[in-house]
Amino acid sequence: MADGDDIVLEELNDSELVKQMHDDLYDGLKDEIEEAVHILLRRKWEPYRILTEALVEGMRIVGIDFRDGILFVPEVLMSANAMKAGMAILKPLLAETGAPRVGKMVIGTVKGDIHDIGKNLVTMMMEGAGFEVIDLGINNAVEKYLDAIAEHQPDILGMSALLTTTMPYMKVVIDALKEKGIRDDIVVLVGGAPLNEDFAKAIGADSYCRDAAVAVETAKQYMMRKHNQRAAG
Ligand code: B1M
Repeated sequence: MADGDDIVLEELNDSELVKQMHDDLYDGLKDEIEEAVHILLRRKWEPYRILTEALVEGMRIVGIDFRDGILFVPEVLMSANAMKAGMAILKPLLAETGAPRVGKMVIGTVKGDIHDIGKNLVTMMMEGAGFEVIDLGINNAVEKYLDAIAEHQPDILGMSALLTTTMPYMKVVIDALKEKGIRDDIVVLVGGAPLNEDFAKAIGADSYCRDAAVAVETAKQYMMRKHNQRAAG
């Protein structure tokens, strides 16, 4: 299929195609993104490589022009939809490892925040690594987290925030865990573009995760520690 400029995606070499995907993501062209993901899969690209080099990198470029006032919310929403369509194709492939369940995680974007692409990516990668993930979606008030923890008894709580105005809400949730006397029963991992290690420490989280791959590695380390403690006790 050709896009608006009559570019035949199939005829592009890998690096041209990835560059075209960045442009198509920028332009919010969902069908073209889906087609390109399928082409790269046929060319034996690993799903994780497609995710990082084509989709996440494309979204990073969108983010720069959004920040600089070149792109606006409706356009970025189109980009986000195209990104999600690409991710939907990759999701079952990333989750296909057949690994045994290594732990359970409840994750959600905090109250006031509707950004979910990064959180969805973390969910996909965690599931791919063998975790059971209960995804609470976006705009979660503290009660939603507490109810989900009571219901699912997860090993890990993950919180995502993309706005400087919503990231302090993570502390509200952690303080509520302390008040309930359950803070030490659960590992709290936080992530999102405006966060950093210092912030995570200051609010009393266990770890800051820079990206989805770090989230998986960090979660695995905590699970390993938990198993070792059980074995020792
Ligand atoms: Co928004 N937005 N946005 N936006 N948006 C940002 C975050 C912004 C940085 C853009 C900018 O100015 N450069 C800026 C925030 C500025 C600030 O607070 N300092 C911003 C703004 C201002 C806004 C609005 C206020 C705009 C407005 O209305 N005027 C508004 C707020 C709405 C709200 O939430 N109440 C808004 C709206 C939107 C859209 C709806 C248009 C759309 C969201 C669509 C969606 O998510 N369904 C959108 C988007 C797409 C972005 C940018 C461009 C891209 C975010 C993204 O998806 N990145 C973003 C710019 C940027 O971040 N550079 C921006 C790709 C994703 C893979 O990365 O989310 O960082 P990320 O996730 C990573 C890591 O952070 C980490 O792992 C992920 C995968 O590697 N991670 C975790 C994330 N969560 C984790 C949780 C974990 C672990 C790791 O738990 C264990």
